[in-house]
Amino acid sequence: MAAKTLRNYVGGAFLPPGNTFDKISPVDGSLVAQVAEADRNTVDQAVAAARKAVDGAWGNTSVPERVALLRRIADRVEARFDDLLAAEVADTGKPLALARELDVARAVANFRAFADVTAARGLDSFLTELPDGRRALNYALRKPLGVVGIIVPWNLPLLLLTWKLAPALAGGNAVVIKPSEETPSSATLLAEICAEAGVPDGVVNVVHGFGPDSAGEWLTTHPDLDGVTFTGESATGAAIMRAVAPHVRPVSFELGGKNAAIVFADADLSRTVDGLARSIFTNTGQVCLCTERVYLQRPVFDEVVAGLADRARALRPGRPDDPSTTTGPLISLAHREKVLSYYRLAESEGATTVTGGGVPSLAGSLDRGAWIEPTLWTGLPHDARAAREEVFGPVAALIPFDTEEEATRLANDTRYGLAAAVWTRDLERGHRVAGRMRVGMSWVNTWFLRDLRSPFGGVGLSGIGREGGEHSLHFYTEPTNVCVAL
Ligand code: NAD
Ligand code: 6OD
Repeated sequence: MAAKTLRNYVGGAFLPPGNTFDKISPVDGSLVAQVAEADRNTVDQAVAAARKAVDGAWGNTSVPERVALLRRIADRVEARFDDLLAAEVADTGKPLALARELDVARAVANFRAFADVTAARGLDSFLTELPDGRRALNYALRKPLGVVGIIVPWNLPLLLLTWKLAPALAGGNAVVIKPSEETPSSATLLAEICAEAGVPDGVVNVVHGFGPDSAGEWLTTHPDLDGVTFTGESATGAAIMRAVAPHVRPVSFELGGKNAAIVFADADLSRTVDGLARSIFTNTGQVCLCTERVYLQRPVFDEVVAGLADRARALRPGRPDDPSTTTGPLISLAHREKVLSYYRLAESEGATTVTGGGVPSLAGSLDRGAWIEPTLWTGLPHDARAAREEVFGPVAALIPFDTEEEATRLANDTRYGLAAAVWTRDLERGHRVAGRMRVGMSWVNTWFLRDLRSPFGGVGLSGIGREGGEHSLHFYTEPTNVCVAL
């Protein structure tokens, strides 16, 4: 069967493909799709279509109209759940059950959550009373930010795209989406679904391509963009900041992490090993929140290392639709080479590989996929590059500590600052240590438990700004304060 062609979606229509690039399956190296690569002119057309929409009727829609639209999109996403599931799994190779429970389910939830938050939102207003007797009413009208560029990565493609698209639409913006070149399918389908739900032409545009010297660069350097929301690597975030700087545009960045977990000796060890295994190996370690450094209080070090090693060895690679599969491949052979280079580096820096460390041998065409062994290290020095740089694979360094002060200091000694997890039965300590983590999100006795109203983001190299609930709506709207003398 001929592979499908994924096209750019601009101004409410799919454009003729022009030049294409191949999207290759990380499961077995087969061709998933040919993808139309947007040229500069296509990106210009997309920005112009978005501008026309936001300056026209769409920019003046009321909050109830937009809330109703978000609910219709959620319903359509639900109706096309299986199509989105197939698209996401084809691109990423992740197990079907994971994509069903995490990626596509969260797409529905994202639209509903931002509909709820937007519907319940009040207006900022103040009664001003000055000492000389003058009085005034102040209220802030919230207007769309305008034309927003949405650039997203490949690890949770639909989840992360809808996490930005839903609040952008809630705020009345028009968007140009640049999905990752590794995961073009679900974004293309989502454009179709938005049209089915009644999103007006030009409000949602999708351009495919790469970063530098391609759609990513042409979008972020475009002078008519009003803001960029980006999720991806910290170095890419820095490049995007440079790109928007001449036009002084706002950015919202969710970037990389080198996240720590701290396990105290009093923790419920069975629950902790479950939680840690999930936090290290979910999505083959390709979640920005994944734990790559585990600090273990010395009395429980050996027991937790053994428990995690058992969990790593029990993971079953295989085809996404095989019910016995519990772990997928990395996204690409290129990414596998990067992760393997860290496996080698860690050993050269003094680590002992407790389990894993290489490529599994798999039968048939799977040997052409980007498969990798889940891996655990002990003995990695604190200053080793493998202990400080984000690997973004199924791997963690396991490090002993003695005191709370020591664990807090080691966990915070990083240029990143995305997430942390603390495992203890002593909740007083749990609150205290979680609060001392220099991160955007700190969990106690859990990991990746999400309330979509809570602030999500990072400090340091991990990002700029917060998304989630009201925090997203702040980025996607511009207030105009009106002050009326009374
Ligand atoms: P990436 O930065 O390589 O690519 C992300 C997107 O940016 C892609 O669409 C890519 O085409 C585009 N891009 C690349 N260079 C660009 C440029 N110069 N200008 C404009 N666009 C450009 O990231 P990735 O490899 O796709 O994803 C993995 C990274 O994302 C990891 O570092 C991970 O931690 C991070 N991430 C962070 C979060 C978070 O919420 N903090 C979530 C998911 C992933
Ligand atoms: O749960 C979310 O809202 C979110 N943004 C998750 C990001 C995961 C990173 O890979």
